[in-house]
Amino acid sequence: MTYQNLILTEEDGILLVTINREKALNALNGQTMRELNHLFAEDAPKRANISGVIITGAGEKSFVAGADIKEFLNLDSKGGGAEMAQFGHDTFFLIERFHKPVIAAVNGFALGGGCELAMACHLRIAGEKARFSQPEVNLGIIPGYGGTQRLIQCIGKTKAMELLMTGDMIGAEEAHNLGLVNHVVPAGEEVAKSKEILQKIASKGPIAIAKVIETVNAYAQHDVDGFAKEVEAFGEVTSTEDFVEGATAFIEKRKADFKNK
Ligand code: DAK
Repeated sequence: MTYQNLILTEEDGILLVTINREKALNALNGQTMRELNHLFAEDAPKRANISGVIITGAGEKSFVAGADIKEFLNLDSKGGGAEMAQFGHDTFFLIERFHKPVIAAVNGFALGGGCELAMACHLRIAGEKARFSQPEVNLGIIPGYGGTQRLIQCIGKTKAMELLMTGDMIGAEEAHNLGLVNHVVPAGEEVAKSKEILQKIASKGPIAIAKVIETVNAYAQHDVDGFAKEVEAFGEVTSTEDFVEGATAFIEKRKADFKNK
């Protein structure tokens, strides 16, 4: 696929994905959603050399200002919305279940679908000017890309209910206090901080990292017993060469050299 709205760059084993529709504040139109779906379904899994992914928005003003409102009006009333929501869910599950860490470097507005995209990532680094909201009720709709569920997972039902019903916009510090973002950094340093964290994670056992993602995600899967998943995953990681290497390196007082085996 030729990407029209995503810019991909690989540096130091990290894939940087920039959503590039700056004139529309990087709103997620259908084409961008198809590109994100393709990226995480087909493209990123084949990039064996990357240790993680960063998603950010072009420009200084916006991460993603939501789904593209101008495209909404093309939805028919007999199911177009449900199909669009399902495709969004499928796409954001691909991100959430990606076996390598994905960080949202939130450089500005993360509204509606933008906040939902950030929440589908494993970690969120916010610039101090970042703003978050689920303002769908202003448009007479509800979040359609997982926001009603992931906002509760991130900040709890009490505050999620309020933000979802009022559509209130919150700043980076409040988002941090609520547990919506991991760190707040000076504007312009979101990607650098994300890289720093990914580099730290890259020094760990990659199979263990994949299993952390899988087992933590199991918490929110109602058809999966997370504790049983942990027992299963623990059995798998303890039979890897990387575990032998990690334990041996500890005893020999040296840095582990993991081989992803
Ligand atoms: N979609 C399309 N264009 C957008 C946009 C958006 N979400 N947000 C901004 N833009 C465009 C503006 O129309 C404007 O374009 P021009 O008029 O220059 O052509 C340009 O970006 C710059 O925006 P502003 O001139 O408005 O910039 P300001 O600094 O004055 O204001 C703002 C920034 C972020 C406060 C404002 O642009 C704003 O309120 N934007 C809309 C925020 C919003 O309500 N986003 C949508 C949330 S609802 C669904 C699945 C998912 C969803 C819905 C349904 N289904 C499955 C059916 C999700 C919905 C959402 O995300």
